[in-house]
Amino acid sequence: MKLKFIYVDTPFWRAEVGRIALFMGDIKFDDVRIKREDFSTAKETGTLSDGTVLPFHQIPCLVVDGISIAQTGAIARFCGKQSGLYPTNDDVKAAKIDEFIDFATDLTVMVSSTRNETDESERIKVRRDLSKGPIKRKLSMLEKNIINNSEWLVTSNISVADVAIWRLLGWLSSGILDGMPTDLLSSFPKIRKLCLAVDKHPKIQKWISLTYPNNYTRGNY
Ligand SMILES: N[C@@H](CCC(=O)N[C@@H](CS)C(=O)NCC(=O)O)C(=O)O
Repeated sequence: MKLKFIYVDTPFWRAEVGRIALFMGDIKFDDVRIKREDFSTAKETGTLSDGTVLPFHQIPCLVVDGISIAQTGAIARFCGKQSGLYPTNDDVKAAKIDEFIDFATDLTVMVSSTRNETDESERIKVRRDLSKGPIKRKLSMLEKNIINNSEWLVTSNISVADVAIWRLLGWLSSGILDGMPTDLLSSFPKIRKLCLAVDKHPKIQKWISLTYPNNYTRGNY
């Protein structure tokens, strides 16, 4: 099977959840990091300059033997099944993993809407308010849903759910988004513990050393 993973050159969770699953499963794939200009055109046309089709004019996109697959969740499940980071014979556990992927999507949509605010002080205000209100509320729910007796969210080994939550919350707490406080996770000990566990996983560390810029702020957990 020939795999080509398409995203821009940034470790956003939507891409990392699939890329890291493949990497952890020692599955060979072509890690294609497209230029912003190529992506800008493809948003309009649905096709990259090399002819690759982006089904919904969005990234990430995974091309499997020439067939383009879109949508973060679909890609995460596919990559997770190939690599052992998503169950293939336990529908309940699979659904519980889906919950966390969809949770990551909900938070992403909430935060991404603030990118349209071009007035800097207004954007900062909106993000501060979000962090103290709706995001804090969501994080409290996540904290409640982390069960104490396991290192990982759903399965006995790391799954795509853990990878998604780690990178999502790394992004949100890293300081990269002006107005979003870097102590966002300070009152959520279980979330911080989970993020630290993912971050120190040897395969994750290997991936970071291979693909992240030096001294990249992965988050504050
Ligand atoms: N529903 C899609 C959303 C993906 C998405 O919004 N990707 C962004 C980049 S992170 C994008 O392609 N934005 C361009 C657009 O939506 O026109 C998914 O789950 O993958």
